[in-house]
Parts: sequence; structure tokens; C-alpha cells
Amino acid sequence: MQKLSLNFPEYLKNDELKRWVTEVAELAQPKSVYFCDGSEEEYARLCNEMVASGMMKRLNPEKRPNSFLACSDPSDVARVEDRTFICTQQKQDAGPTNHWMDPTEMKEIFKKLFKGCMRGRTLYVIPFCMGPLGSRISQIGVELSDSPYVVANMKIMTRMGRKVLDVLQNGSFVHCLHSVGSPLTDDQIAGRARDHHWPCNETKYISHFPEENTIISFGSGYGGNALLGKKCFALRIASWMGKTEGWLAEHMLILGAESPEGKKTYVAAAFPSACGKTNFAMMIPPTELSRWKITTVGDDIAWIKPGEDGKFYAINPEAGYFGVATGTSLKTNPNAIATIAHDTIFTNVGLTEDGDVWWEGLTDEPPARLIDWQGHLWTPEDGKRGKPAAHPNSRFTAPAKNCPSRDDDWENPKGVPISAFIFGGRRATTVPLVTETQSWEHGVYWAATIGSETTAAAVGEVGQVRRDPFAMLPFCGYHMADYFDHWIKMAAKVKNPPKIFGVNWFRKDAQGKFMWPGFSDNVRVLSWIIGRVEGKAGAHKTAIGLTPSYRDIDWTGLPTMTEEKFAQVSRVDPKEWSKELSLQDELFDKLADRMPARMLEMKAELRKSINAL
Ligand code: O2Y
Ligand code: MN
Repeated sequence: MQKLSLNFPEYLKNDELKRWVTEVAELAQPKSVYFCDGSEEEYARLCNEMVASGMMKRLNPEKRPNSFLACSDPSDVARVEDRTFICTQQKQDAGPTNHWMDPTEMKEIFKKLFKGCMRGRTLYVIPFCMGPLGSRISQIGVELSDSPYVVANMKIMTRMGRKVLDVLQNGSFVHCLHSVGSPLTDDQIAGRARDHHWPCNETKYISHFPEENTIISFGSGYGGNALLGKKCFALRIASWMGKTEGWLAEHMLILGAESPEGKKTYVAAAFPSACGKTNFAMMIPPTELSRWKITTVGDDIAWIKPGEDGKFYAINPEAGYFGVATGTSLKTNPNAIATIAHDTIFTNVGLTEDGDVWWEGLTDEPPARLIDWQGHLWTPEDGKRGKPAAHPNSRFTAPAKNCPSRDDDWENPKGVPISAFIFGGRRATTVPLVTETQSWEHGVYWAATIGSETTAAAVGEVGQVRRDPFAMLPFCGYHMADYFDHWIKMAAKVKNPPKIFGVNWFRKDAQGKFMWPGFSDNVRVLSWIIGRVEGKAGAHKTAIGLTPSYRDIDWTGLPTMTEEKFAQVSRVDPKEWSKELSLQDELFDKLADRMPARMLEMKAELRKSINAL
């Protein structure tokens, strides 16, 4: 075996990084080691190389300038929750909602898997910063990966390259090790055979070592499994850091709402997947309410720290959007459509005859023919037979700076002050359109019990509520009940903790039709929430919190939302709520060993007020 000689760039001052790169290179045996500088030239070169190797296609520059399409192996299309591990010394610290493995055992597995796993490939060293460089809320990581697709995506999704090492100097960083787990064969190395267009491995592990600020991922080249700054670092590792250091790492969008009077209010909101989070973050109000202006700070993750003035300040740790393409259209999210008009990497969408992209929902009429995400000729007839042109989890990776609704302060290192938290779920029954919780602790209880009804495709049991506390179930790096406790305690870190609201855009009528129009009309609810924060808007008490009366919301331009319909979408039904509280037992029982007493008291209080109805 040839010994690799490592040439470190002269600007690299970090001894631990030098040691770690040397160790990984000796084990994984790449053909070369490359330090990413994060420049535009480097991005262009890597994209050209991927086009040449068949990993990406360049889209028609007239239609989609500087944009590319990558199509993954059909076995590698989403986050793999059942292969995601939290490796704490004590199993109880990972909690019953995470998969756990002993850290030493897990590292033994990786030692074997990583031996020679980068043979014939380049090992890319990717220094990145989650959050604006120099912000007291930001954190630095380095990802070592053998995937150029990861490098290109990390360039869009994070602040990446030499500038990060200049800030890091000899400081500590989160270690993020990744391999697609597909060493080249002798024939491939000699050029007698081609590399797979999407190398990956059947065996997959996405493992987190929160006590060591380390992530190791093997076998997948896709999304959250491979772009380790996102879910792995910014949520699982950062949630642990937040608990230890007194801050919050949350699966939340951050938006600014400027009122007709010109006052800006920032809110952070958490929704489980498939609740239109990106659409809400980039919402354009309806014409009649166009004096409200919504601006976007982030669409997926928020890091929140108490500031010296007693308020919570939030940053978006990401620099781009890794959004779901399927269903995104001019109707559902015009700002996202503008964002991805150029400089975008698309993954697993259809390729049109004129070299552009298409996915289900982009236009009412599908193109007559295209190449689907698996490389086959596709016609609308295939669509009718249930074969989509784009994978349902197809993605776009686009720079946040290209978003027309970006907030002026989206990169402010100080963060933006948060005035309210909003928690939503997808519930056809039971949960009203909007509820103001009565206290911080009541809000924590509400957030802990959100969820969505399952669909047949999701879990096989239709209509069951799948709890997703704080929309963090797959992303909390420790025991979920300790996380509730951490949230309860965070109130004491600020002067007046923000109000907490619950929303549900998905309630259905007896005919199974959505009662709330959604999308841009959500600004009506948001303006009520802001009115409550300012002490201006009216509300009345229900058994589960505070809710607006019909007159408390601006209905201009929405004559279809009659008082009767609004009463229906806001109804608190004692029978449904009694059942809801019983259903919540499942979550409470699961987390019983560490459930904070305050949560149990809140539940008992809620039961009492429901019974009194
Ligand atoms: O499937 C993946 O790898 C990505 S999952 C994802 C991506 C962007 C934003 N949110 C999510 C999520 O699962 O919450
Ligand atoms: Mn997400």
C-alpha cells in the first residue's frame, strides 16, 4: 500500500485537525487529501468534475443558470432514522426515543468499516461554521468526507472554507467524519470501469457522540445523513451543547413580520415535517393584507441564546435551504421558486427535454415527456400509474442570500430578538386553529405534545397521532424528558419569556375538507399572535388556553371564512380533548423515568378543566 504524504496548507494552524486528518487518512486510505478553501472557483471546479464523472448534470444555463441535477441511488433517498444512533456513556442519557449504542462498541464498528473505505477517492477537508462567522452563537465544525456532492452542498448550506480556519486558529471544533463507504475497485482506479453515479453502501450508520462533540456517518451520500452540519450537528449535537451551556438548538423557522405601522416582530416556529414550514417562513400575505411584510431569517433550524438585555436572540445556523422540491410552486411558495431560479443543486427531480427541472406540483400540467429521477423516460401516463417524475423527498439546495424575502438581519451575528414561539402539527380534528398558552410551562406542555396524524404511507396506521415533541423527536441528542426540563428552566434565563402559541392549519370538516385556506392567509393568525404579544388583540378563555373571537382577526378579503366556519375551526370539543389527553399517556409513559413533575401537574390541570366543560 502506498503511503500518503500529507501537505497541510501553510494557513492551517490547528494541531488537532492535523492529527485527526492524518489518522483518518491512514485508516481510510484515500488517494489524496484536499483542503477546501470555499472559493467560487473551487465550487465551479468540483461541479465540473461531477458533471464529467456523471454524478451531476448541468442544467440549461438559459433556463437555470449555474444549476445542477444529481440523482441518487434509489436506496439512498432520505434520512435513515433507524440507523441513527446517539452514543452516550449511559444509555439512559440518550433516552427511550433514540437508538443507542455504547460509544466504544460503535467506534469498533467504524474502525472496521472505515478501513480502506475511501480507496481511490479524494478525502475532502471541509471546515465550516454554523451561523455567521464571529457570532457568539455560532459554532465551528470540520467535516471529512469522500463525497464532492457533500462539499458542494456544504458550500451552499454553511459558511465554508479557509475563512473558517482563520477564525478557528488552534481552537476546538466539532469532528464530523463521513464516507459514502464505496471504495473504488482496481478496475475503477485503472479507468477500466466507471464509478457508480451515486456511490453508497447498504450498511449505514449515522452516529453521534455528544460527550465528545463528534459525528461519524457511513454509507449514505444523501441529505441529513451526509451534510453533517444540518440535523446531526445543528440539532443533535447542538441540543446537547445547549442543555449543557444554557441555550436552545431548535427545529424551528425564524421569520420577521413587519406590521402596517412598520413595527418588526420576530417569531420562531416549530412544525413536524409536511406542515409547510418553508412556505410559512417565506409567506407572502394576500393582497388585502399586503401592508404586512414577512421576511425570512431561517426555514428549518434556530439557535437561541439569552441576551444581556433579558431577551432571547436567535440565529439561523445555516446559509442555505435544503428544501423539499415536490409540491413547491408559484402558488405554494413564490419566494422559494425565485430562490431556486439559479445557483441551485437539485436532487432527485425530473429533467425536462429543454434541460430544466420538474417535479409533481411545480405546474398544473406536467411536461409531455421528461427523464425521471431514476433516469427513465417518463410521461404523464407514468404519473397516473403512481410513478412520480421526482422522488417525494426530492430536494433543492439554494443559497439563502438568493431568497427575495430574506430579512435584512438574517446574518446579523447578534441574532434577532424572539417575541413569540409557535408550535404546530397536522391535526384533522381536536386542535383549534390558534391557541395562546397560559404560561411558559403550559407552552412547554403544548409543544411537548404536538404531533401529526399518520398517513397510510407514513406508518401504516391511518388517523393515529404520531407525537413529535417540539418537532424534535428525530433530532434531540438526549433524553426527551430532560429536554422538556431544560425548556422549563430556560424561562428563568430571560426577563419576560416569550408567549407560546399552538396552531393547526389542517383541521377538516365533516366532509373531510380543510377548513382553513392556509398559505398566505396564515398571516391573519400571525397578526393576531403579534397583537397578543403587544397586548393589543382580544382573546377569550377556553379549557385549553386563550383563543381569538371572530372579531379579533382581520378577515378583509376572505368572505368565505364566516363566523360559523371560524367557530368550527376553533372549536374545543370536550370529548375529543378527553381522548387527546388519554392518547398523550403513551408519550408520558414512555418518558416516565425522567418526566419533570411540572409536566404531570400541567396534564392534571388540563384534565380538570376539560372535565369541567
Ligand atoms: O431527508 C433528508 O435527508 C433531509 S430531512 C430535512 C431536510 C431539510 C429540512 N428538514 C428536514 C427534516 O426532516 O426535518
Ligand atoms: Mn427539518
